[in-house]
Amino acid sequence: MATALTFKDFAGQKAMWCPGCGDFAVLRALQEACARLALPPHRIVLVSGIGCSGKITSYFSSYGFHVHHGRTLPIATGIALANRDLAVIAAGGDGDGYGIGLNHLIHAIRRDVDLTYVVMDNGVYGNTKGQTSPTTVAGTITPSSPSGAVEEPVHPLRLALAAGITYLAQGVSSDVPQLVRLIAGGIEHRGFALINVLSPCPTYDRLRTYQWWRARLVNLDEEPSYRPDSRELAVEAVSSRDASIVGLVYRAPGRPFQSRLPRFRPSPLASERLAPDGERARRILDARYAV
Ligand SMILES: Cc1ncc(C[n+]2csc(CCOP(=O)(O)OP(=O)(O)O)c2C)c(N)n1
Repeated sequence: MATALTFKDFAGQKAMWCPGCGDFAVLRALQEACARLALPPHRIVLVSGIGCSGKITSYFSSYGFHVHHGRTLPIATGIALANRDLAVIAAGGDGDGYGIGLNHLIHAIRRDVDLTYVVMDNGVYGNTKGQTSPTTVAGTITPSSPSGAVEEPVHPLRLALAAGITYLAQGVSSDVPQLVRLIAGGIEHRGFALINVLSPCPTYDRLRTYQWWRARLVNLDEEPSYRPDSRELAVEAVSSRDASIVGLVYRAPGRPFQSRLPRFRPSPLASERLAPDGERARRILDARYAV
């Protein structure tokens, strides 16, 4: 009989993030979620972008693809289309997903591509030494905003809901059990799932520490009157309470892109006999090169 998986089955290289980095909790939660779903490493592809957060593909044991900055979602979409047998998980930072890669996010949401996207939202460009990112709060002093950031931040939850997302959640690195539930729910969801994780950067963000979040966060999962299947309640929650909510914000039946494509092949392309037979190939080549 097969033994149950544990987070240790997904251990990759030793993680080299700064001490106290919130991304450690995301890595652990992802490992626990996959173990809980009994998803073996060979059935998972983790696609990550560039940044501190993007190193997660080296620290997690599965198939992995560390792609160009901001391009996690196009690559993850391609993998999901080519092989329906794989669980596709994309991961990266707020700069990667809400800055350079933001257009891809909107299109992946409107297509409802069947994959899970985990954003490690630390509110700075950690890897390049703490410059402002799309989710930096206005007024914050960083190396690229010495007099305080002048732009209003992107609001990922509002944006995702407006684009038509079918699974939306927010977690925080100080609550791994909740993160495990939210990530596992996203992987199980048939459609596009975004889990935004408030992941403190102790090196470059001295404001939004674990304590700072703890004093502000409201847990929707513990509010008896909150129903994540209600779009009205979700719109109200992300508009009025904004970034201070954690929990499952919204879930609706997915309409996975894969199953709406008329000629989509249900089995992996790799197991299809796609090569034309020799005679047909010769006819094609003869026609192509005939003068
Ligand atoms: C096309 C491109 N532009 C810029 C960079 C430089 N760069 C590397 S990481 C990064 C920002 C990373 O920030 P974020 O995505 O928030 O991840 P974090 O490091 O905070 O986890 C940038 C701008 C790059 N590698 N490629």
